[in-house]
Amino acid sequence: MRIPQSATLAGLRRSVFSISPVLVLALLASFSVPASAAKKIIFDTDPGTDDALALMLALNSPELDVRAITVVPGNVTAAMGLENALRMVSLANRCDIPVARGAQHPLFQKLITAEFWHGKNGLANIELPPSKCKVDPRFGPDVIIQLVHASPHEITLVLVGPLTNIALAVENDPSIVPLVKEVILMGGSISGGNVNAAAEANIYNDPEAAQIVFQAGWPLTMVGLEVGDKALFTHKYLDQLGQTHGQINDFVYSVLKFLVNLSGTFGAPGSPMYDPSAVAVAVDSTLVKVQEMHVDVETRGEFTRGETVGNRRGQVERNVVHGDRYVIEGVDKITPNAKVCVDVDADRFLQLFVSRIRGK
Ligand SMILES: [Ca+2]
Repeated sequence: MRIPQSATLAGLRRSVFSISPVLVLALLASFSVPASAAKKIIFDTDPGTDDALALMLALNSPELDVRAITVVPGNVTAAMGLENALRMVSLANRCDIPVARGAQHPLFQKLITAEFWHGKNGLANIELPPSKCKVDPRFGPDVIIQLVHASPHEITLVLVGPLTNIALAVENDPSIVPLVKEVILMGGSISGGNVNAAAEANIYNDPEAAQIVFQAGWPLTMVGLEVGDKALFTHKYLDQLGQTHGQINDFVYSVLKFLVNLSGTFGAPGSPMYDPSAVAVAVDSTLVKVQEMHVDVETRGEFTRGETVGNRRGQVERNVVHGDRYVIEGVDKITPNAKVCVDVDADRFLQLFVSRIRGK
């Protein structure tokens, strides 16, 4: 159907001038940050103290439009993580966002939970009110598959837990891979681990799933320990958050107070902002410096299971059998599969975090 442009404009003028000027101003203000410009994200999480910080940053950043939250076991069990996710979206008054349960355990290994670091309820022992929001009945990986097909080339996956749900989604429907806009994950390290000498916790919790996600062939940004360990939330930032109040502000302040104090018992000046770093990169990729490389996840090493092995040189020697030995005949280029974050403007990231949470 074609409508003459002049008639449409006249109709618009009439309808605009028949409503109050205040409403017009409000409409214009809401159009200044059009919802369509916000990045559609699916947030996969094992909540988790730093997951809580990451989620609150995502929900309070106009650059992001959180379309679904999928829960994976990791820091806590699947059931506890689901409860925590529901209570947090309720606190943020965002029952409109689907929250779905996902995998109940890693693909092949036993679950390792981390109440030691996150408090016995996973949320710094802070008891949030029971959730007003209901769990989405669908399986988390199915939610991912459905949303990616519904908005092809528009969904960014922001992943801050073990990668079990994403591996299941890719295995169940590989056709989503070219339809995902971008994958930004918190996990891995190219300079030693935090659970042991080699491995970072999210990858260590499901190395086989991580290898599937890294090799899937989509644009992937790895926000690993090189970022989180440099972005320490110290008393300076905690004091800034303590000066303002609001339901979210006060909750985030309490979580961070727990984390900053916990870091203090280990002699650290602040708490590493692991999961929020992936959200921050989704908000503003100029916060980090990246280096493209091919990353594999070690799944068999005696000391290195769960290590993200990044090839910094972009090449491997070509060894060819000559009788009873191999001879190096040349060097083969390898194709990068990840942008690995190797540095961060930590102060700008932490200021961004504080500014988004203050008074909320
Ligand atoms: Ca997490």
